[in-house]
This record gives sequence, C-alpha cells and structure tokens, in this order.
Amino acid sequence: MRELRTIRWTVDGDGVATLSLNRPEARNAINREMVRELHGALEELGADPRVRVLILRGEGGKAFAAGADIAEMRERRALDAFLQINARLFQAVEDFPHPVIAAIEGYALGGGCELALACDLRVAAETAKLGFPEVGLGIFPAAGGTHRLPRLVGIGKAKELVYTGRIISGVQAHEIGLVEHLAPEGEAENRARLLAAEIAKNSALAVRVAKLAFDSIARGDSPEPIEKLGQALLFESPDKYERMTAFLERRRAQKER
Ligand code: CO8
Repeated sequence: MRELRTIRWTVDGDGVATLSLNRPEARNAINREMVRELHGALEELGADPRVRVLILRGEGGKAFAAGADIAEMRERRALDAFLQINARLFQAVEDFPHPVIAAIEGYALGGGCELALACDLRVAAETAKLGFPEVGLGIFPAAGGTHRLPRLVGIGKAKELVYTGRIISGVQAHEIGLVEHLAPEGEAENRARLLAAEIAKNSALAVRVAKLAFDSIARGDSPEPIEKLGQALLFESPDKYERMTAFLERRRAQKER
C-alpha cells in the first residue's frame, strides 16, 4: 500500500489497482493537495507494468467525493479558473492508459461527479447520491459537465441536471445512463472488482488501444485512421498471435508479460 496525505493506493496480483480518495472527514472533497497527489499517483500507476485496470473509490463509505473543496474554491479568481486544475486532473484520469472504474458509495457531487464522468465506467450503490450542485454555488460544472455528461445522458437530461442542481439516487442515475452498473449499498467496490477482473483477463494492449480509440474519437478525431492504425498495431503483437493460436489449439493462452 502507498499512502500520501489525501490518497492511498494498492495494486493486486491480477493487475487491478485501487486508488482511494482519503479525506473522509471532508467527504473526500477534492482540494489542491489531492489534485497534486492524484496527478503523481496516476503517473506512477500508468507506468506500472503490472496495472491493467484502475478502480477509483472514496474512503469512509459516505462519499465517493463531495466535489471540489468549497473553502478553497471560494477564494479562487478568474486567473485561477484559467489554470483549470480540476479539468486537467479529470483529463489525466480520462487519459490513464488503462480502463478506470469509479466505485461510487454515498455522495458524488459537483467535481466529484465530474471525476466519475472522466472514468471509463461507473458502478454506483443504489443509495448513492449524484448531482451537480454548482449553479447553487454561483458557478457551473466546468470540468466535464458540459461535454462528458451529455455524451452519457443526452443533452436534455444533462441540462436538466445542471440547471436544477438536483441530486439523484444511484437507481435514477442508472436509469438515465449516468452509471453503467448498480450495486446494493456497500457493494459498489466489490462489483467494480468483478468488472475489473472481467477486463483484466483480456489482452491489456488490446484493451488499451480500444480505450485510446474510443476517447480520441469521442474528442472529435476521425475514426478511420485510428481504427486502422490501432488494429495494425495489434495484428503485430505477440499476444494476439498467442491468444489466437491458443484458441485454435483449444488450450488456454499463456499470460502476456
Ligand atoms: N468542500 C469542502 N468541504 C466539504 C465539502 C466540499 N465540497 N463537502 C463536505 N465538506 C465538509 C463539510 O464542510 C464538513 O466539514 P466540517 O466537519 O469541518 O464542518 C464535512 O465535510 C462533513 O460535511 P457535512 O457535515 O455537510 O456532512 P453531511 O453528511 O451532513 O453532508 C454533503 C454531506 C451533502 C455532501 C454536504 O457536505 C454537502 O452538501 N457538501 C457540498 C456538496 C457540493 O456542493 N459540492 C459541489 C462543490 S462545487 C464543485 O465541485 C465544482 C467543481 C467545478 C470544477 C470546475 C472548476 C473550474
């Protein structure tokens, strides 16, 4: 286990890394220190050859993350907003080389919900509470709320959630496509682990290329060269050869790496 002041993380034997936000006394509100530590952890885990999937969670059971730290944000001015410290962190989450799964228990509000949006997949407890209270605080969700949110739920639902600041349950979030999986209360992390195990058994390189293709095409890049180049890269990989040979010889593929 690696532990810093506001986060901690582990990597298990199957290549599943678990990164926990660890300010439970502040409902895991994302402060400047946490942003800095998360950048470092993402960099370290992204370069760790053991890692195939990352699970993001909040300590304490009450919150995934209750948003950006309001005490810090109150003092920020226009020049601070231009630095986009939250948006750049969430971009680093989106750009993590392997799939990232948010395991959501309790609150995922504002920047906390935008952090979950930057993940590839979301598993929420039925009783989780998700929403974007920003306009009630005189700001708006400017770190993914206006692009990642509509991609998941459609522009109409995204506007309704942002304009009202309404907080919805995990069940409601699942109904509108804001989260992909529902879990009983207290089980979100276990469900995320099952999902991570399902992903981790596949070719890490193939999953990584698929993620890169999804994300760059979602950002507006042309699909054709990305799919062509991605597949060309994979067609040359020893892992593809071994996995296909194992299929044809009716045996289990040898583990890559
Ligand atoms: N920031 C700072 N402190 C927080 C935050 C937060 N977001 N959320 C909770 N805390 C602190 C509380 O102040 C409290 O501290 P203390 O014990 O010292 O008084 C402690 O956590 C526990 O909180 P509560 O007593 O309120 O706990 P409850 O379980 O009763 O309530 C809630 C939990 C409902 C989560 C409640 O704390 C709450 O409403 N929090 C604020 C939620 C919110 O409005 N989040 C959105 C923030 S705005 C945002 O995220 C903008 C991101 C945009 C990025 C773009 C930037 C350019």
